[in-house]
Amino acid sequence: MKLIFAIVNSDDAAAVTQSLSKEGFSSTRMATTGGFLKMGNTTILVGVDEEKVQQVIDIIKEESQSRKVVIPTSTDIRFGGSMGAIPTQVTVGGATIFVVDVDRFEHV
Ligand code: 2BA
Repeated sequence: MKLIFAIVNSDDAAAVTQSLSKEGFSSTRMATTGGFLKMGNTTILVGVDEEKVQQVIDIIKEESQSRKVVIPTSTDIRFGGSMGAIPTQVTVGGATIFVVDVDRFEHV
């Protein structure tokens, strides 16, 4: 068995979990926060047999959009910059996916 962690935009999370559910996959949504942007995102956990991993990844990819986010980047006066902020564009997602082995699964 494998455990899939998929970090997705919170706006896509409902569509991802609904599509997973329609195809018979159980999932759990967790509210998480990106370490870089410090913005909310959603981490979806899916436990599946190894042969179903690609199907789950395909569903997640299908429902996860990439987005451009503009963030202020502060300049540092010590390195020749002036005080203030330069807007910088960052592309976030579609989804960041990890697949890990599960040693044991109990559903009691
Ligand atoms: P954040 O950490 O908030 O990162 C949001 C986006 O900022 C990233 O999009 C990437 O485009 C950019 N970014 C992140 N770290 C950067 C850095 N050190 N320098 C420049 N740009 C940087 P994604 O790569 O699509 O990641 C979306 C979210 O997925 C991340 O939110 C984080 O929550 C998670 N994530 C991505 N890679 C990860 C990893 N290796 N381990 C754990 N979580 C990860």
